[in-house]
Amino acid sequence: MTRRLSSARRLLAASALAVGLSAALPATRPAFADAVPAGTVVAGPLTVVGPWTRATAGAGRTSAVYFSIVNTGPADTLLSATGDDFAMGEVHEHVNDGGIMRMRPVEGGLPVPAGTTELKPGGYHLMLVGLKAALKPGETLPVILHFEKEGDVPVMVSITAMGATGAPMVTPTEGGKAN
Ligand SMILES: [Cu+2]
Repeated sequence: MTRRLSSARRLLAASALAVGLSAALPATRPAFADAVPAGTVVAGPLTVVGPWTRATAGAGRTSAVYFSIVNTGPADTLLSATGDDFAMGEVHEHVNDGGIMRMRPVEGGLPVPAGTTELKPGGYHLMLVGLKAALKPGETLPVILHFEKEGDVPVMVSITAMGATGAPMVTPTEGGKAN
């Protein structure tokens, strides 16, 4: 698993990045030929695209992490996440409870079928519980995603300012710097 991931990282660092990603990602995102959301990682058939979260104001809080997963292989499941900087990470969904949007854990994890699965504000998200320190904008947070089939996939989550709607974009030549 580690070897596959590190070879994927070398691939990401190479100048061929734009070509490889545009082949793996839907044609509806032509911007990927020029720039890639920071933190995008390839692990086996899975591409975790642009993991991001918002800055927080203090410790002992929660934060929602968003990203897309492009799966070119068999169906997988995102089970949970771990990291040194928070107590636990679980997949949540938003449900409409009598007109009030509430979130709750997704029992059995998030299905990741072939194609694109989106975790985004108002929908599925990865909830980090028990943050040990405030998340500062411009920094990154190491998170290990746990997939049922692909296993552990480490990602660096971009911490954005309040009100941001996605990960910062990086051009392939700047990829090393941004990560
Ligand atoms: Cu949540």
